[in-house]
Amino acid sequence: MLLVKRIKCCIHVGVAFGLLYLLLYFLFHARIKPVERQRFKAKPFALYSCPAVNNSHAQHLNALPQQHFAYSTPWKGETEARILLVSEVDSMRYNKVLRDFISYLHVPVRMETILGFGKLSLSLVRGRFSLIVFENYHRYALLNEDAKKELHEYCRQHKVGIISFVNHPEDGKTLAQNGLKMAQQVQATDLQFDPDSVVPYVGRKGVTLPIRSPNSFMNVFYLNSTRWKPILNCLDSNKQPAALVALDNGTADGVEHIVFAHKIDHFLVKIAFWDALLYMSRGVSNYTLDHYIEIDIDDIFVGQAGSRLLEDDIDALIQSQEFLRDHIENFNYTLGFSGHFFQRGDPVENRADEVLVANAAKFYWFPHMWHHNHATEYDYTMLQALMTQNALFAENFNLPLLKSYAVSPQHLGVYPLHEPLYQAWSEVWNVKVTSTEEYPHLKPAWNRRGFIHHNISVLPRQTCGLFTHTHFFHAYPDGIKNLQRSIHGGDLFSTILLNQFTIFMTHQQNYGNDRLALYTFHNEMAFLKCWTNLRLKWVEPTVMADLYFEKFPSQKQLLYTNPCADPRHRKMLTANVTCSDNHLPNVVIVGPQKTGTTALLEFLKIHPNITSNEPVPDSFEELQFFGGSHYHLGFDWYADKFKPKREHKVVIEKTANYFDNPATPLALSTMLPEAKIIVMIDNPVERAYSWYQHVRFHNDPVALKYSMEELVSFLPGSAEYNETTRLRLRCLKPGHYAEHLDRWLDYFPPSQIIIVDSSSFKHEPLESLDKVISRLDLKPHFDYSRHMTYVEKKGFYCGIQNGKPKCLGAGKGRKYDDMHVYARIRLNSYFAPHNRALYGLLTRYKLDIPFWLTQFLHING
Ligand SMILES: *[C@@H]1O[C@H](CO)[C@@H](O)[C@H](O)[C@H]1NC(C)=O
Ligand SMILES: *[C@@H]1O[C@H](CO)[C@@H](O)[C@H](O)[C@H]1NC(C)=O
Ligand SMILES: *[C@@H]1O[C@H](CO)[C@@H](O)[C@H](O)[C@H]1NC(C)=O
Ligand SMILES: *[C@@H]1O[C@H](CO)[C@@H](O)[C@H](O)[C@H]1NC(C)=O
Ligand SMILES: *[C@@H]1O[C@H](CO)[C@@H](O)[C@H](O)[C@H]1NC(C)=O
Ligand SMILES: *[C@@H]1O[C@H](CO)[C@@H](O)[C@H](O)[C@H]1NC(C)=O
Ligand SMILES: *[C@@H]1O[C@H](CO)[C@@H](O)[C@H](O)[C@H]1NC(C)=O
Ligand SMILES: *[C@@H]1O[C@H](CO)[C@@H](O)[C@H](O)[C@H]1NC(C)=O
Ligand SMILES: CC(=O)N[C@H]1CO[C@H](CO)[C@@H](O)[C@@H]1O
Repeated sequence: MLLVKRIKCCIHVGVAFGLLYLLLYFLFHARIKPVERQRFKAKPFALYSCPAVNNSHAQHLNALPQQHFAYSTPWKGETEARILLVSEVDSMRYNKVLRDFISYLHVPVRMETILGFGKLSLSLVRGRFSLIVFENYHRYALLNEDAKKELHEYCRQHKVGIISFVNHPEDGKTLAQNGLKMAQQVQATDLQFDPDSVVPYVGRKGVTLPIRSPNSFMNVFYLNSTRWKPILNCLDSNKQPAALVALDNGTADGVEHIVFAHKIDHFLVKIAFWDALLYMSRGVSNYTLDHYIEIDIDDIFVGQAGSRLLEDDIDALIQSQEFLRDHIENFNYTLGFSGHFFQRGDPVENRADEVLVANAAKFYWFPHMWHHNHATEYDYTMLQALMTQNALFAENFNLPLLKSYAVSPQHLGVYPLHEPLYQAWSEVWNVKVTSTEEYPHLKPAWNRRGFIHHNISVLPRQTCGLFTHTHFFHAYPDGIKNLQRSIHGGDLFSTILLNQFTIFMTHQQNYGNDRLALYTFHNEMAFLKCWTNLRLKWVEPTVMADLYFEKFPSQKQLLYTNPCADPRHRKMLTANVTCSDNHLPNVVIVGPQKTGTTALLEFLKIHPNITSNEPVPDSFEELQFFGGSHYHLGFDWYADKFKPKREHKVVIEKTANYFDNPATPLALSTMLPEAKIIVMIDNPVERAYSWYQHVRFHNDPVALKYSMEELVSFLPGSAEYNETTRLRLRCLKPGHYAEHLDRWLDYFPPSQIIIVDSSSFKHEPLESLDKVISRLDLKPHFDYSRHMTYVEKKGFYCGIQNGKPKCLGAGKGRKYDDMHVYARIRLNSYFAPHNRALYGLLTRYKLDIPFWLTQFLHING
């Protein structure tokens, strides 16, 4: 009750404040004379015209049918949701184009190169990849017999398909053997998706692109075997049928192949690639043809006199909305308003503003800020006042509000977070949804994501080539052809093709003057309708947010970035926050538990230029942040734990259960992408036993009841097996090193990963420390032997403090009985495949191979 009173009181104070502000502002600004500017008249334009459509080729287009997928086993089964892109080193960054494109499936993409020809060392174990894309078919063609056999074996076993791009003239021979004839630089015409192909889904069948320009040379295939079915067809200059993309459904080698003769620089090939990915990806992207689109006109009143909307423009906007409703189900433009700017134009524009509010009911409206204010410059009370001010304006003019939606001027305060903005939004407008381009970063666009904070859903926002300032037909940056390319298969087209949810940001200027916005959207919709089966829809932002997070539930959790590392975000921080005292760790020891991580950290800290965080009492001194129990406390909480001095070149965080926590690598790499990751690897057999002893010591009832040997001997299905499942998993799973390390490699390059052999560290800590120190780019001239000593009684090394040894706590280096020989045998055989996989992985990525591993494999095969 008290709280409610206080809030009400604040609102009153806020309103008074705001009104005063308005009065002063008005007095001051009313005297400024509008600047005369040249206006450009509305430019009539022709709409994109679709070539004749043959409706007898209409596709069945309900939700993507399960049988559409080449391999209908669910992704989450035996293979991991991860795509392998075998890329070239010197391909003029074509691999980046492909990677960006594939990334829209929202699963990790691992880029690998095959250096040299003939050999394959991709560690194709345990279904690591669900789809393989060769940037260059040549790499595939030149694999030697054994390597090809291994690859095909993997693909057959795990039902994985191969997509490849043919772009090397020498591949003709291999292709010919496989029933494909390749021809380069053919004058291709009449491109269309094959009416009988099972692959096109987004791509619309029955419409033919008649390229007749004399310079339209493309690379094509002639299909000379019933193995191959065309996906995207064309005719050559002799009217002979050819294909740009073709499918081999595995009649010959049991593996499905899709080959591309042409790069994805043509929009139809682009659609074909997206369809190929959908076809082979087993539904991972949970795809349907429903794509949701919202077009915000952020600042409907904001604009200098002379650049604002006129009465005609408002009519045109209403008509445009009608037009777009034919293409986007239930379409409504959404208009963002800052009341302060109402009627701040010249007399004609001011009349137009009146016409617009008289027609207010024809649109949806959402609040911006009273005066286009920068949220981060204000505290809660002031924000509340500014919003209340805008709310009164809306009430005055009866604007039909999308109350649940709001946008912050210049994205400020949405991300990086300005808590008062979220509070005031909830309080004044009951905002539930907003959108931004800034999370986690503006670029790359394919990685823009959503999150939920303070019960407000933040959705990603996209650009469309029209920005805050007015663009004109005659003065579009680098020419209007640029915008036209973007519409007719370029960036704007791809944005809608690849995002199932698109919120565009636009501004009023481009709906006036020569009305470039109408040209842009009308043409884009006509183009999409012609060439795709997408079902474009408009829904209220709250509905869109629900659908979005239903599709991408993992995005609900906000992943903190380091705003100080992004120049844009630095400028967007709350006014009284600076980056000057920001010292995040540059090294993280991630575990796993019971491998000596505490000792490693303590010893490293003896170095004068290494420090760590302040201890956290309630979680074994560890921060347990990324993917852990403290993550919800946010970036500031974490950053605040590090107070290094100037000489501290290395700042380390250690949390021993990061290693096997599936949520950690993504969260950690989002905030500390440059960090070095230290993984301590002990023989998993020893690690498991040590962990078992550890929980026994802490009186875990199950561990007290059963011996280690029993724990690994119970047969699945037995009552004991069930009873010990949890313990067994926690004991054994962290030792599946390859599985966990592989996940880290999805987010960190191998050059940032440091493997420390635990067992060497235990026996020869000085040597291990020297190695680590040099990997951390600290000069190794620090002599650890003068700062540490062997303590006989403990059986290990301790640091020296004030001339005396200072050892780790009693819980560390505990002694216990040796493992029973049968337990050891069982564990050895349990871990053998995991250790073999680890060896493969370490070799593949040129990481250090621990001595114990070599020994283990020597003995256990
Ligand atoms: C439409 O496609 C059908 C089936 O392929 C074909 O028989 C017919 O001739 C086509 N019609 C036109 C106008 O091209
Ligand atoms: C098609 O393949 C057959 C045998 O595989 C070959 O004899 C013939 O020349 C090929 N035709 C073309 C046009 O390449
Ligand atoms: C490949 O396609 C042919 C012809 O369409 C079909 O008979 C065969 O069953 C398909 N094979 C596979 C493995 O899908
Ligand atoms: C796919 O999306 C639907 C709703 O669009 C949702 O119910 C379902 O759980 C999603 N499936 C997966 C595997 O994400
Ligand atoms: C920064 O400003 C916010 C309000 O805008 C306030 O809550 C916070 O206490 C301020 N922080 C500091 C360090 O002054
Ligand atoms: C979010 O909503 C839930 C339930 O509607 C409520 O319990 C919770 O306190 C809200 N959280 C915030 C930060 O407002
Ligand atoms: C630690 O840093 C200081 C200041 O940069 C430097 O003078 C010193 O040599 C460094 N010490 C070691 C052991 O690297
Ligand atoms: C053990 O668990 C499995 C699956 O959870 C169950 O089917 C089985 O009946 C359980 N066995 C016993 C003996 O409790
Ligand atoms: C507020 C508003 O104008 N809503 C409209 C959104 O679009 C649908 C479908 O055209 C209309 O029925 C609504 O009236």
